[in-house]
Amino acid sequence: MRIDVLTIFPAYLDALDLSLVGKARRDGLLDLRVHDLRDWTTDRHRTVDDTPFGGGAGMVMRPDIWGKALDDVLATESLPAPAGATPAGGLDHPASAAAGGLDHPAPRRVLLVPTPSGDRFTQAVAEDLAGADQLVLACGRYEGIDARVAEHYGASPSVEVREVSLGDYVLNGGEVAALVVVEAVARLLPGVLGNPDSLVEESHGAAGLLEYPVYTKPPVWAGLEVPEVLTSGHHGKVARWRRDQALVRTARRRPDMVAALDPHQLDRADRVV
Ligand code: 6GU
Repeated sequence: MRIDVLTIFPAYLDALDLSLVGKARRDGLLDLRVHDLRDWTTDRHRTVDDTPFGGGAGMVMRPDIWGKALDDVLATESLPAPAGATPAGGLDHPASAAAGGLDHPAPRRVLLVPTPSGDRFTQAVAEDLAGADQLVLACGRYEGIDARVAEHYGASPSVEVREVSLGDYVLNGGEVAALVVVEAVARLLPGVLGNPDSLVEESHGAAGLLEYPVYTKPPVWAGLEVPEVLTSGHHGKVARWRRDQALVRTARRRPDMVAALDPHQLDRADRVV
């Protein structure tokens, strides 16, 4: 997958050299490119914003600068082949695909605009985005990006536009959201997680429950013992205990998730503990 991040603070994204995402990049599983939006300005001051029409506080990012930058990063050069495509004649798309040939579907490109007024970014959204060929993250600052940018690219048949929010609080710009989106999506890409089993059991997965509490050595710490069942060696009892803990925790912390549970996600032994 290719991911492009456009920002006026590229250094915010330096953390994507670290850990799993960094390794995925070095292993060639993720082609992640961070761009400085100011590279598309032409004035001496490298201006990206201006005052809002209609008045009010703050500044708005200019659509013309964003348009030039987005046109460049959305240009058809060197996308990794879409999932399922057979490599033919090199690493880039076969020309026939770019020309709309029958061999391969058009690449799926998603323009993501982080904003506190977007749709909530969830695990389901991350899973959907993990199937795209290219994600472009447009990180706004100030009062946001001129609304015509989302409208213009939303009207293009070759790009999907999604405005996404992390939650109900206000950040200073889209950079932290870009870190969140890249990490949440990258760990779902084939080969990125050392142990893909980690994807199966986790919170916000198919179980619809939060994760149960976990423990390791030492068996007593700060006067606190590890729950006895976990050292019993009884796999059935361990599994039941973990399930109970997940249910109790979810009921207490996230009653909304319990309310949304499909009855098929409950087993016969599930009960109010
Ligand atoms: Cl995606 N952006 C900003 N600026 N603030 C936010 C957010 C995004 N999600 C929650 N708050």
